[in-house]
Amino acid sequence: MKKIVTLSTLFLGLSLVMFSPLSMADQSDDIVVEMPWVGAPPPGALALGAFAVLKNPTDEAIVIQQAKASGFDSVQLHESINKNNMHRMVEIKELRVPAKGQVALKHGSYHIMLMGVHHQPKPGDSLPITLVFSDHSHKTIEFKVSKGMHH
Ligand SMILES: [Cu+2]
Repeated sequence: MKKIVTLSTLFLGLSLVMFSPLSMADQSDDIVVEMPWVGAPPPGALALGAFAVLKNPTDEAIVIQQAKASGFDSVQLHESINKNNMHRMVEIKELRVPAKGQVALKHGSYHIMLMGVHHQPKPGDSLPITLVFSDHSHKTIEFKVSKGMHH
């Protein structure tokens, strides 16, 4: 009896794999990242903000669950909020780019926070940041260290 249960569990597992939408592209393939840049830090800065425009041309939301970068103590997804004229940043669990929509990572809004800088990057440096999506796919993007947004 135990064997039958095990087998049916196995078949259930297999059928779930077979009927999951494997033909769909990974979120990492679908997302379009434009103008990725990191604010060049003033001397002694402990944290840097990373910015970009994230576009989703598909019919399904794309959800970023994590950002990773080496050379920092930690990397978080942040949202700046303005409450009672107090600016503060809160960590968010995920960053959702709506279907056929876009989200701008920018000052005063959503951004990637790089905290605990090991080596201060200079303007012109390229800083790879890996985005991890809710389907576990991931994409590494080179963020250009810059003193400001240049269109
Ligand atoms: Cu922040």
